[in-house]
Amino acid sequence: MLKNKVILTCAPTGAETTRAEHPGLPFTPEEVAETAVAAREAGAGILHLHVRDENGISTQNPETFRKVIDAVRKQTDIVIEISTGGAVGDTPEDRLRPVFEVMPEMASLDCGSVNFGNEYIVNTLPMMREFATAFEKCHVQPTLECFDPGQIASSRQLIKEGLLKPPFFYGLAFNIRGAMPYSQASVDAMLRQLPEDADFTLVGIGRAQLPCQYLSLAIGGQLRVGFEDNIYYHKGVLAENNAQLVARATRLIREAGMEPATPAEIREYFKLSNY
Ligand code: KMH
Ligand code: ZN
Repeated sequence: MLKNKVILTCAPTGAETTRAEHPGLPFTPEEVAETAVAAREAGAGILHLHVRDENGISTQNPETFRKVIDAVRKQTDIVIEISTGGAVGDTPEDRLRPVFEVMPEMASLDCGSVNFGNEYIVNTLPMMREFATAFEKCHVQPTLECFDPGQIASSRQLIKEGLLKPPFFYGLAFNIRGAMPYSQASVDAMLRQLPEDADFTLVGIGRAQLPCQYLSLAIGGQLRVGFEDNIYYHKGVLAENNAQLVARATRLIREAGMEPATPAEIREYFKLSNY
């Protein structure tokens, strides 16, 4: 754990959020780059990246990732974590391709199958093994995304098999419709299962986003905000943009007597090698 520092991730786009829900949703390379710069200036150290095609539809096309990453890289040093969760219904092959072809610094590794709104996502143990093996081969640091406590057990199975190695960085998601609701009891249920010395971010969806930030700060966790998870600043009031959510998270971190970790500090901590 970084001393007196908090890793603040911005997830600006996601796969499911639409322009109908928030007209300012960034998805062209220029828009994502501009968002990344503003998020970095506001305190974010990691950009959790999903990409969209020209019609705004989620894609795992490595070429699209490359275009967006190139645009971001020209303007800011923020750590880039790509999604290998992709969108509901994406095949495992498509989800994994950008890891091989783009070789990002970090990527999400989803740790189990679960209901996701009216749909469901599939992450079997053999799939997770394949993903973990690819990550290691490409020197990609995983963020282990878990949507219920049983998924932490799945991650531990891979740790036992030597397919995941420290440092362990978990993204624990709460309030995805059909999955784990947010409550202090459900957070506890997740935390109790974590490996010793694991770092974790409480990822609050929708109205759970702000409580997750307060709770995470109180218990030594990291923070994540952004339109992938939540588009509101207050109940019923849309956030102006992603940076506004990042700026509030930074204020909370500072009120708690800490500082947001810089990209350089995050690279050093995780020993990231694909910058
Ligand atoms: N869009 C969801 C189906 C991740 O980035 O790894 C999966 C997701 C998690 O967003
Ligand atoms: Zn994601």
